Amino acid sequence: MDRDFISTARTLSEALPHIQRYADAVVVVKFGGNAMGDDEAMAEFARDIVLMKHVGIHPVVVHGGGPMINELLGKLGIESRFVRGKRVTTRETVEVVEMVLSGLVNKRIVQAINDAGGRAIGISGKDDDMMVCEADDPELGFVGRPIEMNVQIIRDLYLAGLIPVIAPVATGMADNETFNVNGDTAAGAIAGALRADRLLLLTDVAGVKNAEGEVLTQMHPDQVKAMIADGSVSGGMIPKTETALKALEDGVRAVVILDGRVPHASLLELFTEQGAGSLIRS
Ligand code: X2W
Repeated sequence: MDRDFISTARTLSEALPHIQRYADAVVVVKFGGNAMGDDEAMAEFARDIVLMKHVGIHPVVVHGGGPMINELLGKLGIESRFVRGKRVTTRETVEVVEMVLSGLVNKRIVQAINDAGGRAIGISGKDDDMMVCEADDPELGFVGRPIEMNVQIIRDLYLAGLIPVIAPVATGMADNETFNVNGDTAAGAIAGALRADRLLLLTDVAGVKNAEGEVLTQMHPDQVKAMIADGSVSGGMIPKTETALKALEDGVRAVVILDGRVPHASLLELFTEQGAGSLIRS
């Protein structure tokens, strides 16, 4: 017998305790624009999500798409500006954000999951008033901070065998108001409201690093808070770690920050002893 096949069978067998542990678990996967890559990487991500569904997990995908928004804004001659990692969003910008996130990016992911044999359904925070926001900061314009979550629609979808794919666009308290929500913020709020077992933040870095540049594989929230306070967590990692802390406070069991460009990053995290990235939990 070919040794490769024996090792594949062994890998599957070793995954059994992990598969049993995650039966009926809700796993929210944030798929950032920087982690998306080419069609092949997208297809690989989609296969991982479909595999999760088939072994009894309820995966819920929340996506970003910052680079794709920048690209279309650029074509329209609109400059992209960010303050503390969030896009300054005018009335004109928010229309482009919604077109790109709810249109192009959402449907690309839905299609990839369906092509992999899953049953994906694309929604945004607007559908069934799932995520209602208020303005986060006057300086940012139409950037939303979730204030009300109605996640029953997500449960209804996953219990019906579907895989929800969610664009971080939300409705406001006033009629006709649209908010652009940071993808990590939206994923954290959704995972918190669902009391998810895991929130996986797929990004383009290996995880949270210490001063020596080594990835910290297990962290307590207090350690993360200390690292934010002393500046060893910086830049784009700040909103991610803050999202993680908030999600844990809201009742998510554990948050993992991992490199979505690594093939099968989520499977590595969920189904192997080794895991991937930085796991944060109390
Ligand atoms: C983000 C939404 C998309 C996003 C934006 O406009 O770029 C805000 O900044 P990534 O790919 O996950 O960065 N919203 C308020 O978060 O995309």
